[in-house]
Amino acid sequence: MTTLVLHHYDASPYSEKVRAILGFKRLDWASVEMPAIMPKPDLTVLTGGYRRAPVLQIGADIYCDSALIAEILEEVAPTPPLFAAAAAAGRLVAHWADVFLFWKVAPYFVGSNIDRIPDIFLADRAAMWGTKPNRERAAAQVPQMLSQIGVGFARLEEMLAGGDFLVGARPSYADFAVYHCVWFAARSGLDLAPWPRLQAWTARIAAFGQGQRRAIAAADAHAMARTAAPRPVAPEGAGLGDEVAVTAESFGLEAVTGRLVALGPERITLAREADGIGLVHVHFPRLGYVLRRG
Ligand SMILES: N[C@@H](CCC(=O)N[C@@H](CS)C(=O)NCC(=O)O)C(=O)O
Repeated sequence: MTTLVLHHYDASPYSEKVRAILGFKRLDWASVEMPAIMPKPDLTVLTGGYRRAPVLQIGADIYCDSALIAEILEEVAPTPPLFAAAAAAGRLVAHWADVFLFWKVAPYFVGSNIDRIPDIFLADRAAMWGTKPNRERAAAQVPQMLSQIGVGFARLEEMLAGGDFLVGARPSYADFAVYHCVWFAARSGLDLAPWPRLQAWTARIAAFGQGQRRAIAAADAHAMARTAAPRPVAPEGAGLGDEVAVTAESFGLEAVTGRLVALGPERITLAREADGIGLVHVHFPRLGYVLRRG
């Protein structure tokens, strides 16, 4: 199998989701650490602008977003499966975690650790959201965030009354998508004791580990892209060959421009020339991304 390269940083929860999946699937992977704030030139030379963590690279293919990365890891390493049982329900639970639960935990983290968070980080995240840093407002929202997290965690606690994992009898994508939010909440200082089944489940998922990780330099990852050709993709969709732009729907809105090479119901693939590297394909999920033509 071609080397799996994860561009990520240790404190990144969405990256933790993917690291835990790599552990579940017992995969070997190469780790390129990116900064937690802009600029990220070693990453954006590959993506064409996309800044968020994590990004998976396989040769000259660049996969943006943890949800797409999970699907790709399932394709390259189908066993043990992430999407075997109740896959649609699992994907919906994962989406709830990504778009609701995470966005209660992240402000909880910022607000409850506000005295330890440097100005430069707050300024980066405010710019990413098009707002202004405000330490008082961040601290004041902690009780509201806690109330929302409490309702969500109580639901998860109920789901775990039925078995060791959230959807079905075995671990699935839903477990990993929820896990990174609970991991982040616990690292932010939240005591999980009120949700004992959730606490035990968190330890169960953590026990999968991260797989076999080896650090490589960004230059080595760039060399892998330079010496590889993008993998063939089915040329489906309207307007193939058009110059298009893809942006995230909600934040981290740097546009990636390129030539549309595939537009499926769930994925978008662009071809672009990366400076000093050559042709790469940059892939996005449809869910959560906007495609603009012309
Ligand atoms: N939907 C994206 C969200 C990724 C995301 O928001 N990642 C955070 C870090 S956990 C991020 O990139 N924050 C800004 C940054 O690190 O530059 C995914 O699932 O990968």
